[in-house]
Amino acid sequence: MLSPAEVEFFNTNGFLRLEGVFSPGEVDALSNELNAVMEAFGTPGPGWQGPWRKDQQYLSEEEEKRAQLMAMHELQCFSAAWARAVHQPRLVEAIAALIGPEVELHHSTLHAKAPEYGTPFPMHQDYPFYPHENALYLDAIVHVDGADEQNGCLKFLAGSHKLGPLEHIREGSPHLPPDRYRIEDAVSCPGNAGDVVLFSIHTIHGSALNRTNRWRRFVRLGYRNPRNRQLGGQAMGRPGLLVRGVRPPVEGVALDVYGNWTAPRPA
Ligand SMILES: O=C(O)CCC(=O)C(=O)O
Repeated sequence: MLSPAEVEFFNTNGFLRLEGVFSPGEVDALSNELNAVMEAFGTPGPGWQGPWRKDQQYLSEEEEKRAQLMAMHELQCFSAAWARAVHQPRLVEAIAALIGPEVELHHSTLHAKAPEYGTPFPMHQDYPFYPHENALYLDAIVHVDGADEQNGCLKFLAGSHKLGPLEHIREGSPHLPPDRYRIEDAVSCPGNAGDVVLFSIHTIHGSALNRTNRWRRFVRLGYRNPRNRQLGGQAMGRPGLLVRGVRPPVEGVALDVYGNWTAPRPA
């Protein structure tokens, strides 16, 4: 459960760090199994593309050439430790306090920033990647590694969730104009391994380069209230696991008894 002060902090700022959600033993299992999954299935790439990569607040010319990220999705389908993690009771209860009572897992995504040139993320909202009808959608970043200024911790524009969905530049990955939404103006949110940072689908955030000699591994778990209908993007039309409560009937979210999506999908 969250304290009233934590709920107030989230409502004011659009993000909230929860310390020690995963125990040291759980973090070890998540870390070891993530390494095995990355080794077997992961391929590093250059990370997000777009004109922002030429902006010196993010990358020098040399860094732009070398920047590397390993991204993968749906880790709960690759590892038992991650399948347990998406149901972690303290995490699920905290999310329910903000968007519940029912909670549905929508997706999971690994962002592993490679050592020395781990790709930054330009300021953006997560909304354009998987737009939903309303704000009852939270992203939870599980810190598999501790994060700080050196390895590219999360950075938020405090209170920006109140702006609602914003128009993003669509060249490359969706991102906000770097001159109007500057990473320098963002609040850093460092964390330890086992911490989770929650933020709204509308909160503007980004992160800088990983300059250390170690991988910086974050896993994003996206959760929604199952009444919040998806409008497009990642995992559109795919039912998620209910991690709290029972799926309510929702017009336009039509599942048959096999759990298959039967409503017409938007183009
Ligand atoms: O992994 C990061 O540093 C940034 C994460 C992020 O922007 C996201 O998950 O939307």
